[in-house]
Amino acid sequence: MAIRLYDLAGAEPERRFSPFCWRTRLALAHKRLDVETVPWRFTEKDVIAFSGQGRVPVIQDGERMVYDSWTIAEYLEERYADGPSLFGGAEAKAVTRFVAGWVDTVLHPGIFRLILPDVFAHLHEKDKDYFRTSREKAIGVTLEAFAANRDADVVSFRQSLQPLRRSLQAQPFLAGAAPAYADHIVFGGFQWARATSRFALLEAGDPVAAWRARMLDAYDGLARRAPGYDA
Ligand SMILES: N[C@@H](CCC(=O)N[C@@H](CS)C(=O)NCC(=O)O)C(=O)O
Repeated sequence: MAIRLYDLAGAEPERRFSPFCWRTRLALAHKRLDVETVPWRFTEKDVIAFSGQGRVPVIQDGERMVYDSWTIAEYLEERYADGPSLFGGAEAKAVTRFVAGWVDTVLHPGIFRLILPDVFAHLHEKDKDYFRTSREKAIGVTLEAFAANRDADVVSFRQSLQPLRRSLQAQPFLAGAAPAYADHIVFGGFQWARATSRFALLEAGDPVAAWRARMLDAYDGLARRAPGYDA
């Protein structure tokens, strides 16, 4: 039986834009597991109330429910130990936790500032009030004001990718010769932007852009097939 994934969607049900859900989607593909995705909107808290919290990703695997992308990755690694490893062992898992920390505290905030009004434009109508109110409360200005200097902000954003660039100059994927969960974590942020924004995060010729292209092609082009803009 396929694993069910509750997956954040925009106005069009096929437009999946959650960076955390992309981590899980790629992890499931990596483990070669069948998945049935359920498009979910921010205001459909009742649909995932069975999980006891209000965020996606949530997976249902038979009788077992798991939420939170990191916890899901740990669950998949243990439950489907026969499949390709997401982490590559205990030491690599420990380093992957650092990657998650960097993405959550540096990469995602950097991307958020560049694409926020574009994310808003792609939301389902029923989500728009909730999103604007909750995000403007968090950032203290309007969505539009937050991203108003993006042409200048993108320069420091690209600079912030230097640790990633260093690694990708030396090897094709963060995890080495082939992608693994560290790549899924970082790439989720780029899929969030690709699904919602035409704004170019990367310059052509950047090793990070070449890696992103490899990630779009990985897993039989799973990410490239998803609705988005190839800036
Ligand atoms: N730490 C969680 C974060 C999940 C998360 O923040 N998901 C967002 C979508 S990208 C969400 O469901 N937000 C609900 C809301 O803002 O109401 C994970 O790694 O899964």
